[in-house]
Amino acid sequence: MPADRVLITSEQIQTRIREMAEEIERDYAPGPIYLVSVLKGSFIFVADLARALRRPNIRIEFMAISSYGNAKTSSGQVRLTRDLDVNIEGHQVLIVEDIIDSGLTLTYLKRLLEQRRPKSLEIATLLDKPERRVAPVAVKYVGFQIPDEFVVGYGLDYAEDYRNLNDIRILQQ
Ligand code: PRP
Ligand code: 7HP
Repeated sequence: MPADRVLITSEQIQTRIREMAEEIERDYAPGPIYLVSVLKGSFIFVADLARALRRPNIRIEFMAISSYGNAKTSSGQVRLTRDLDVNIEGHQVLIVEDIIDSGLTLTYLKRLLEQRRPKSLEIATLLDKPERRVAPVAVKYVGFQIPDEFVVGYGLDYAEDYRNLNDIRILQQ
């Protein structure tokens, strides 16, 4: 399947990440911020966002969740495949996602992490597809709102392919 229509260039991504990082730095009290990267899709975004943030105590933690398998729509079954290995109680936690589509992944994750009593819990997503939302979820930092198209690149995959593209492209049917 070709993925040759560029929706967001790598320059646009990097500019927007710098803006998001400035906003995050303004909003957060001094002290550690735990970036919880939701694998696999957010691995490139979290690497760039973390480097755009200026404070020294940015903690980078990983969880893995999967619900798409090799399909273009959520299976509706959100599976935790890797949990955090740190205690987030009392900490400022920012979940870092590549995309919010149905909202099922983040609804599940927010509920799970809230039970661990962080001092604060917010979400930063690079992409938001609002037209697809099934489960409403409050997202504080959004990079780009995008139309209802299946996109790949910059960490996002189709059947595990395309994650290595520098830009975000629309996957043709
Ligand atoms: C993708 C993406 C988000 C989720 C968003 O993950 O990385 O985590 O889907 O979709 P939703 O809002 O409809 O739940 P996926 O399950 O494809 O796993 P991956 O990150 O390993 O590619
Ligand atoms: C998940 C996902 N993965 C890749 N591209 C998209 O457009 C997606 N929506 N939800």
